[in-house]
Amino acid sequence: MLRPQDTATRERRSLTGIWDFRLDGTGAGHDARWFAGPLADARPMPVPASFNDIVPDVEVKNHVGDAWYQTSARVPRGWAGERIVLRFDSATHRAVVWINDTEVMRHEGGYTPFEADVTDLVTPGDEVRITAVVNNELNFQSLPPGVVQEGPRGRKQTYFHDFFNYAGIHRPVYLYATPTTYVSDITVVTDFDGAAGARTGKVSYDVVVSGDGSQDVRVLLRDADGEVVATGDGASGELTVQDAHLWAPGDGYLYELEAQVVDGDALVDSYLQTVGIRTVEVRGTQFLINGEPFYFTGFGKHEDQAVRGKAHDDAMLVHDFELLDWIGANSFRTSHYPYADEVYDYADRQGIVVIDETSAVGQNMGVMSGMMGMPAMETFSPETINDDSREVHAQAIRELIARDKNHPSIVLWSIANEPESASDASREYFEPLFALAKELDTTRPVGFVNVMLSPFGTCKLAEFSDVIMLNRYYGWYVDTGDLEVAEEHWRAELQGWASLDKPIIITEYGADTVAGLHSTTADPWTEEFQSAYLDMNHRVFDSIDAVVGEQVWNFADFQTSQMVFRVDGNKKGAFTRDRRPKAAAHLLRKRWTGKSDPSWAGSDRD
Ligand code: BDP
Repeated sequence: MLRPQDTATRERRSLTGIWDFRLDGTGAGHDARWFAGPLADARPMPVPASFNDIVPDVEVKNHVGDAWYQTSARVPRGWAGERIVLRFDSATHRAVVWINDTEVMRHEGGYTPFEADVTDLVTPGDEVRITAVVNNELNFQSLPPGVVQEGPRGRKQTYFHDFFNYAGIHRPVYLYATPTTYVSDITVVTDFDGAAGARTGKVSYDVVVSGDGSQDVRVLLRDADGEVVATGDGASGELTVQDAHLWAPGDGYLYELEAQVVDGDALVDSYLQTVGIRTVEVRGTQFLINGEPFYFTGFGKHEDQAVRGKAHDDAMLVHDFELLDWIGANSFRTSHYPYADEVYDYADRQGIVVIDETSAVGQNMGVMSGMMGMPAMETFSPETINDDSREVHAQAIRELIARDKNHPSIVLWSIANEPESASDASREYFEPLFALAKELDTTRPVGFVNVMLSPFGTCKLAEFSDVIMLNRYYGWYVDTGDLEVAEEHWRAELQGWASLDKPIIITEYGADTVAGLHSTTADPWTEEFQSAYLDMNHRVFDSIDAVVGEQVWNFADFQTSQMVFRVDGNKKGAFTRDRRPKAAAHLLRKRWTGKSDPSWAGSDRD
């Protein structure tokens, strides 16, 4: 599914703004047809935003169930004769959408887009009413999973992942127009021959055209200066780029492929697809980008901030990337769900490497159920995560790869974070999902993120993973505070993993740290401890060749559900939630950039 664009043949109208909003904990609105007229008793709600923190009311914050959103929009009168589409970049975790009185679409999954052709339901120049009911319940067949329980004060949502269950319309909503015959998909795969100076880039493209008109396709590839460097005729083919400028970590050089549908000399449709020419390969214990060994530095992140919750925000996006640059991070993981499209676009432009993850987080009853006071349960069973869940998971992988396949920044798919991975049931659940991801994208490695509860020697999924991704908390959750013992245990386990002859990325290591808390003896929760903890980890990583990356947990402090071991959220950030550096941020900056001079003494840009 291609994103809406403004091109010579296309136009979009953003519906961001303040919508009408009403909670519906009992689900009465469907039968009462709340979509069939102006939403009664509505309060204002910004879109995009999570609704939870907008209103200082625990009923809103912890709402479980349906939430209705409504707005009206005038369809531009110039769109007569065009194909008109309504698109949500996401609605968390599922939604049903109406145009006036007609249901136009339903979607499961909170982090990928969905859209409907509404041409027959709207009249250019007229106003339409758009209603969406968004539901935030998590169950064993949703991603992520959760359980809704009846409590003394109504229904309560429990879940097995460590971030707040923010919900609502988190990303932009558009009405957009395309010609009735239009480019409906593009796939680009790149390669190159030769060495620097005489490099020939190869851009294979495949353009899908939908509609009844001319199916003739022409493509033009422009370099970053706008010069046409290659052209092609036909819906698929390979373009050759002399002296190609590769996309590389730290050098987000992008070409632009214009896919045109033409009818003789007439331009029917035009869609613009950015292209970064680069290759990705796993060879032995190496992770190669453009044939060169790459070492990941950076973080697991979250889409999380005060007030907006999980909503996309360009100011925060640019600020976070500036901080990544400042600290010397070359990569991050979209823990623990697909992020907004804008994030990947910006990563492409900035040359930041991305590990792209599905929202399969918390498929592990062992990790959280004890802490949440829930009875012990099998993770994978007919009553819990089952075949239906796997179909939802498969669909999430399809939607992720369909949405993100053309981003050069993405070098690795992560199909799950910390699932239970030591049982045969887990193997049965996951084997087909690995196969699916590999079939859908033959150009990128596929992996999953392994949890401490499934240490080396017990994991039944590692054999399917092209890369070993490990989350480990030696010195924090185990050997707490005892960094000497932690170092021994950690090194011993890692040496085991290194024997598998696959690259290892440490996708999480971290210690909760309250900014401003200090001690001379580096006690847990202090800034000194976080620094000592990171140093210990780095000693371990540096002693093992198969380690090709370190991503600290987390980039910034973030909100979680209420638990006795969380203090207004998870505090493992190198930065606070409002992006102030803890001492550890300076340590990381020194390790990753070699710079220890204070950046506040003046600009340290090259
Ligand atoms: C890991 C999870 C991550 C948590 C982290 C922690 O992958 O989501 O936030 O631990 O406990 O288990 O801080």
